Amino acid sequence: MTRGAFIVIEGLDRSGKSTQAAALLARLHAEGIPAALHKFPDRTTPIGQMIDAYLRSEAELDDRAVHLLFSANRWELAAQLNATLAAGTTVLCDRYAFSGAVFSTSKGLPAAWCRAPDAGLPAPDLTLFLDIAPEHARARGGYGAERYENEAMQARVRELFARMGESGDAGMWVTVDAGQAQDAVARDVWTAFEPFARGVEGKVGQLWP
Ligand code: FDM
Ligand code: MG
Repeated sequence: MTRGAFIVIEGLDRSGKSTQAAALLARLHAEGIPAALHKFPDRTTPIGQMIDAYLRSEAELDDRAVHLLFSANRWELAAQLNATLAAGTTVLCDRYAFSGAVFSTSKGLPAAWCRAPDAGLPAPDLTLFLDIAPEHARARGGYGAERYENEAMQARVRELFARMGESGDAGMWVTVDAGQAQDAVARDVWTAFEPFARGVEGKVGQLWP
């Protein structure tokens, strides 16, 4: 039975993730491929509202506590995500467990501890890492005022994303040069996605592979 493909888009702040995710979704719809887009953190749920308050520095939370909230924010959508894929709809996620692992690890939490709460979540068929140098990302219009939006943190995160991709723990991982013009990035994203355009055979995998 053919199911929808599960595609994750990861990258630094200002790497163009949300723009590219929206462009890919529009192209999928234009090609008649059923597709849905999710964003993590999903700030609309009660858990997401706690995360949002933390990110906007309206609330203080222990590093481990907020890490678990980010993971719980994925788990609360996991059953729906699996059902959507099973129904034949391709799912795009703007950030996922890889952001969860690398952002918290870059704060100094042990890597193995950071990965544990996400074990068993649906695993993407493909992760697109939109890679951009932090100084280039900042030049695009500057970071906002949220937590983590500073060059030192973004540089550590970029390094950890690169290692995540090389480790094999992330499954199929394609690095896209996000420093290019928007159209060129979209072209590279489509090239990587195309093998999944007709859906995927077999069950959804589980983190961590
Ligand atoms: N972030 C995101 C985490 O620290 N852990 C996670 O699990 C996820 C999904 O939250 F700085 C961080 C990454 C980013 C911040 O994300 C908010 P958006 O994409 O900028 O809303
Ligand atoms: Mg942000």
